Amino acid sequence: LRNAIRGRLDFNLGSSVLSGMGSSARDLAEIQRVVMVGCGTSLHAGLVGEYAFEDLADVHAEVQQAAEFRYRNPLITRSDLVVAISQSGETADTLAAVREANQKGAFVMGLCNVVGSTISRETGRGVYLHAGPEISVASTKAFTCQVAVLLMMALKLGRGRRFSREEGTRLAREIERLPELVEKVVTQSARIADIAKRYADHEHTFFIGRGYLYPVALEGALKLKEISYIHAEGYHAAELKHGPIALLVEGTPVIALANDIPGKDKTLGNVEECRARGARILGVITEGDHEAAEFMDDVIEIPACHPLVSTIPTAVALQLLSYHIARHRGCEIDQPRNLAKSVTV
Ligand code: F1P
Repeated sequence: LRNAIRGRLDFNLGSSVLSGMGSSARDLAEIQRVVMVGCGTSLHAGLVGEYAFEDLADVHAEVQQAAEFRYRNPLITRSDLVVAISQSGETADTLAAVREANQKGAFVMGLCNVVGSTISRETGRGVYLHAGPEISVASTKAFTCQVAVLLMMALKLGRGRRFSREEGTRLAREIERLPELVEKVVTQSARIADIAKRYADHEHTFFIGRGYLYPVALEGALKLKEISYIHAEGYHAAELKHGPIALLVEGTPVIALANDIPGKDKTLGNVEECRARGARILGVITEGDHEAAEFMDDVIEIPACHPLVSTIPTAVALQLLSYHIARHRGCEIDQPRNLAKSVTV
């Protein structure tokens, strides 16, 4: 995370190999829409990016599943910024989307971790994450770095469009605090291990969140599935009652992302609905939020920070939770069954 942030908050996102956003001839001000494509964890990072681009840059943003891109007629134009997000830079569906977007003349960027990977070469411009090697199959630090870089890109695009220089500087300072914020979550590892014991013996788990935390709920569920083999679903908190609530019985784990961000009160209302059906609630809340803690059976606390920035420490808390649940279940964490590090076919 430190590497991903280092030296880039001066809004020159370029790295030594790719040419970055700033050095392109095309004027960034002309970008009408940001389209992010990716698979799995990278897709979820793009979903956080969607909020960031709209909130910080006032630019229309959307995320498309790379896997579907070539089976549709994606309406991509020269005024679109297409960001291909891929840890490995080799995922076949993401690469196919890059080729299609290139053909349509869009401004295409890669957001890759592996230097010299095919996507980084075929995009020719973009940002390397510098997240270090991802040793385990399930993507973790790539996710946090992808989100950090997307926040910085949104900040860059938003400069002059959406907010004042002072506001931009304030958010940049928050991004710089990220390593320290994440550290505060990591130091809770032993406590999270203890909590994990109470969530390890269930076959189904639900993750709920809204706003910026909705994509984090999706990612939390994916991590749990990948490494502990528990059936987990992430839902927008308000979607729960449109069907999935039928699955809640006494003791069903619900992981509620209820940090102090806009919409928290509504999420707490959804938590009440789950409790009324007997669910056991693990809340991820903002440090010191006694009101939110009252709604929960267990809590993991996240240091107070900008709502968009809080997506990263929250994701780390969920990664740790999945890790400890998987350990309790005796799973092979770094090499989960049936998964490949990069899906190249
Ligand atoms: C995408 C991805 C990962 C996942 C697994 C399979 O990879 O879905 O998110 O953890 O490793 O591939 P990438 O395009 O980000 O390399």
